[in-house]
Amino acid sequence: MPITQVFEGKVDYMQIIDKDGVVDSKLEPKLPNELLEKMYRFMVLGRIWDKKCLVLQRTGRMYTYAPLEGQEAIAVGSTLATESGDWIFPTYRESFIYHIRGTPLDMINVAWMGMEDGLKIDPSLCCFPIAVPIATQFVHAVGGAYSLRAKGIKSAVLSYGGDGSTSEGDFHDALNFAGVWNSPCVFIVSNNQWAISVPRKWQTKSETIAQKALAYGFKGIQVDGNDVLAVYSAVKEAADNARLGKGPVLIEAITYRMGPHTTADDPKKYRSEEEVAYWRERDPIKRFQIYLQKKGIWNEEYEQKLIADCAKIVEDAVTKAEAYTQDPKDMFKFVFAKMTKDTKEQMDECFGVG
Ligand SMILES: Cc1ncc(C[n+]2csc(CCOP(=O)(O)OP(=O)(O)O)c2C)c(N)n1
Ligand SMILES: [Mg+2]
Repeated sequence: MPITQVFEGKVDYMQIIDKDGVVDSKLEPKLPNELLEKMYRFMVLGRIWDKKCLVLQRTGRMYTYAPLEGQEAIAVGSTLATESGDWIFPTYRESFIYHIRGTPLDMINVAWMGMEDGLKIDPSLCCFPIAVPIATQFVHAVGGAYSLRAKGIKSAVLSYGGDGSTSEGDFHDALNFAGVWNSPCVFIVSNNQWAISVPRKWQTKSETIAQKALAYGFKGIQVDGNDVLAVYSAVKEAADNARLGKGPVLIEAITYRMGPHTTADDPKKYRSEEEVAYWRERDPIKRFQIYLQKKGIWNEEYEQKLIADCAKIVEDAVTKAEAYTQDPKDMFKFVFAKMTKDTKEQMDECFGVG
């Protein structure tokens, strides 16, 4: 019986700056210094803010928080690669994206301090609120893209999830429909090696997550997620093509969550110190700092000023957020567009009938 091969696929891996800050000049995008500085500033601000959120939670001033440390290049590189009309569907891990898009930092604190007002994102920033159920972002994004097309709007739609989210049915439903409908979607999977305490190898037998896109009929690419230039370049190309009607792309960004899954987790219970040390050497900020130093942009003085500026921005955002109040009844009032019998009963039980 003759055998004919009917499908062959490949997945590329892209890294532009290696862990030691050495740049691949063939792949290096020619970006203005202003944008490079913006990338660095947002990564540094993101890290300082993130560490502050952990401290706030540990001292009872913030509720459960999902840290960003180690994954700053994905949040920053992907967001800065978008146009203002592109839509973003983030998870809990990328809440800092709202600030990159233009939300005041204090309002993200307000959200993590348990007040829903923090997630009322200005509609002109084109960001959906955080959805905690994993992989729902992908289906929301495909639905959003469908609606944009119906309105004749040519925007790209970015959505985020982790390695763990790719085991959810929603991930596969979303990719399947995005392929069939040629949706302008950029699916970003932050493969940080762990889904809470479950290692990447237990999610899938596939060698890469990117290759799953091939089964749904579109391109999947792996990038070094700790390399902000690689993330930026891959997302920019995918988003530009999406706006031109060339369909979806899945980007698997290889990274590592340096901290706990959330403040309710203790990663020492399931991963080794050697593993964490391996990834600390691959830090996204460190390598970009070396890159900027070689370009004559970064020096010690530059760093000290930047850190002082960012620390002040973070402190001011905390002061403002802690002065913010919201009527606790709102948590019942806005679960649905109209209160249901159940939410009304729950509110009355908490606050008395009235
Ligand atoms: C549908 C759904 N199932 C389970 C959970 C509980 N949960 C929260 S985070 C998480 C792991 C997610 O891991 P991953 O997708 O790799 O993202 P990461 O947290 O590593 O960024 C799980 C199972 C959830 N939020 N949503
Ligand atoms: Mg993960």
